Amino acid sequence: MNSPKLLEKRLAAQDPSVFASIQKEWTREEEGLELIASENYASRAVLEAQGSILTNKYAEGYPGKRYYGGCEFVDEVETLAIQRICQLFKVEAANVQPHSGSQANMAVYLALMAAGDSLVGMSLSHGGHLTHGSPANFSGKLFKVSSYGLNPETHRLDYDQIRDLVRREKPKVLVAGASAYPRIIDFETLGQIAKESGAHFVVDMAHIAGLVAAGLHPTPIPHATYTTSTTHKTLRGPRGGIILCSQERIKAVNSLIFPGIQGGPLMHVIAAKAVAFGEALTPEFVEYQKQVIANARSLAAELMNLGFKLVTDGTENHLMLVDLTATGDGSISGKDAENWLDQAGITVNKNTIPNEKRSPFVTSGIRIGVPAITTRGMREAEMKKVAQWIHQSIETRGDAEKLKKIRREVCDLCQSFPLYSKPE
Ligand code: DSN
Repeated sequence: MNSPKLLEKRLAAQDPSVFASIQKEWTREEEGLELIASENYASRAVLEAQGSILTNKYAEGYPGKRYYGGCEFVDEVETLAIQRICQLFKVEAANVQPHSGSQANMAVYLALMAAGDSLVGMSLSHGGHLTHGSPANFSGKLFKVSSYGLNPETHRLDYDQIRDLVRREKPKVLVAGASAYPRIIDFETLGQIAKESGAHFVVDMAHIAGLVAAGLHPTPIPHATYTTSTTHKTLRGPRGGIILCSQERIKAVNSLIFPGIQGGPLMHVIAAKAVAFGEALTPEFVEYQKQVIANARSLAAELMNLGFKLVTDGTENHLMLVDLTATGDGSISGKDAENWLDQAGITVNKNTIPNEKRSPFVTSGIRIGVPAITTRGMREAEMKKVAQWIHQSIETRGDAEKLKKIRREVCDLCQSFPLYSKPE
């Protein structure tokens, strides 16, 4: 394939080492099946904004109230990003400066809790996120955490169990949202559970934000004190975070993001966020999200036809979890599968499954998501092939020659769905 147009000749000449690595990553993205549920391909316009001269500008503060001169144009960009995201999620106020979802969550927690206060969140090993109270994360170190998991039989969220836990613990904050949960989350019920016990309800909708924006997953906005998200998953923007809330709540998180947690905002990233939010307001984006759901359902059905066991026997969103303990004699780990699929040009991540017996570095499952392959235009017919390749790759039990052959077929398909190499 040709060199990425985005990589100017200057970089190649000045720094061939960095250029070569980016070039190889570009080929990997173009020629492989990207099935990591939290990844996507940002548009050329988003990449262009992110690669712009706005990276040069210091703009500590907020539009109209900066600690530096020369902010009139970055003010325009940040104001646009705020207006667009508020329109997209029908919310009164937004902070678009968090460098990541973690920092968005940190600001929200610090706005609502003091160190030592009690937090209830979904356990990481059941599909939650590090920042929802994992002992390895600031959230687990700073707050007194009680975690909820999945119902041991249904492997779905158990709202009665969560209600009991919240009644017992009386936390300051109940946080909802997941990194590996294939079903709809009932934010209304969770909001009521929090309210009944006098807790604030916080939703981290990072994985499903694009589906929420398109009206294909119930919105948390009316039920949550604060809603956070990343901008690069189903939302398909640059890597970063956002916080959404009412007008009366924005002041507290604004001063926690800056000066509380961060210094200068990344204005080039905020410009790219504005571009992505503009894209998310178009009818094409809604069609894209509908196809994400259709593709996920189709891939899940094909995998189950081929004999794979999926956690909860299917999906209602963009991702699915394969439980490998039900494949063959159960000896294949998530780590094995991730490694073999990688050799076949198919990128997934190993993932814990409910009642996991292996360590998080090995696991008994893999997480599969379709947002990225849907962005490149693949539909139900391609999902059938993807399922077959996943099946064949795992059947090889690591046979390098067989995996190489699958890789060639994967590459052929990917070349019919070009990304950045597609002529404009
Ligand atoms: N690491 C992200 C994911 O893969 O879901 C969550 O932050």
